Amino acid sequence: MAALGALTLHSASAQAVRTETIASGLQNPWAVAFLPEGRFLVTERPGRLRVVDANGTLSPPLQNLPAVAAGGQGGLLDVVTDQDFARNRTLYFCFSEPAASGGGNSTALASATLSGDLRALGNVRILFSQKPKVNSSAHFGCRIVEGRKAGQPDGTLYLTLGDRFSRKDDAQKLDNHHGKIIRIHKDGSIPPDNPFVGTAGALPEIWSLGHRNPQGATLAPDGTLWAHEHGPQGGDEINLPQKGRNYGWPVITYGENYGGGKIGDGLSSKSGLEQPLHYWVPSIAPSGMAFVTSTRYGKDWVGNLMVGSLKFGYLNRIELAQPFQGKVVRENKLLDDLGERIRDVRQGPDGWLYLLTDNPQGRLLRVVPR
Ligand SMILES: [Ca+2]
Repeated sequence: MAALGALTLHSASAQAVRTETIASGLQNPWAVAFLPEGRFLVTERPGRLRVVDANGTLSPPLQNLPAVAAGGQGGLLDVVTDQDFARNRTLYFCFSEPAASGGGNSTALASATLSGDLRALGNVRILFSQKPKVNSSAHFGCRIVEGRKAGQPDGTLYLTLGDRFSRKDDAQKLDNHHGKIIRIHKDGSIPPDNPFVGTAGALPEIWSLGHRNPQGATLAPDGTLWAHEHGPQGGDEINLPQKGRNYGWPVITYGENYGGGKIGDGLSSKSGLEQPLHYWVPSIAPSGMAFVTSTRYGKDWVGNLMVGSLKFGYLNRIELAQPFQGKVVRENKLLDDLGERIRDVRQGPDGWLYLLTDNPQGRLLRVVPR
């Protein structure tokens, strides 16, 4: 009962936050990135990228975006600014890319520069296209993380890639990009220390495999890559995807088929396949992921992991063992009265947490003390 009491107390204090609406009228916004002078970049899934100024005014859609295969879960998805944006005005975005001919689509990653007047992209360059393209409107994955080593950007980008729903067995094979996390340099070239560079028949961009549909990824304060992914019915996971490791989908899972019934042999563990750090049954449908490093919410929140829930519409504040020993200590449901799906969670350069809500009249929110 002591533990239960502590949990109750913690949940009560956790409710000491509320949201402020910064902008509304965003159509299914998917990702928010941060610009100087309190401005934001926000993607809208149908294929628009907008600047939101500090008082919430939306710019017209920026010019020069590539065509996106909008529909279902696809469209314009993640965006991040380069850590040296103030100098190079570079950003990265990913989207569902239509095939040049013959139909189908896949996730692609591009770089671009933002014009000084904030109205257009320049130097748009496709750095990576997921292979092969398939006819599917689901499971694009599509979170971008800028790699760091020894506290400094190391010139790499990670991109999470879904299994496209219809191609789950591909997640175990190295000859395709379905159900993978990949790692490339910012110019699209392959880092020579990627794990499968010397493996015959393997695609050299692959960093880790056996993923289902990862819609959240970030670096921990120590530079470690963290990601979560949607399970099937049950079995959403948090993983710390390491170089060359296999995270098991669809051979092992804590979920089952939609409507019931085991997946494959119904295994949840197997030698050679990594266990998740944490999993959710039932599924929360996680999207967006950020570590709290600021002291805006008090010292108890520093080092917490924040994850959005699409399905239940709350912000999950996840307490980790300090020092971290591979364990989730406690989860806290915040803002569960919001009544909206949460698509993205980020910590801004001002130390506040920002959320996007996923609906046709979606909002950009700031999380503040009540
Ligand atoms: Ca797994």
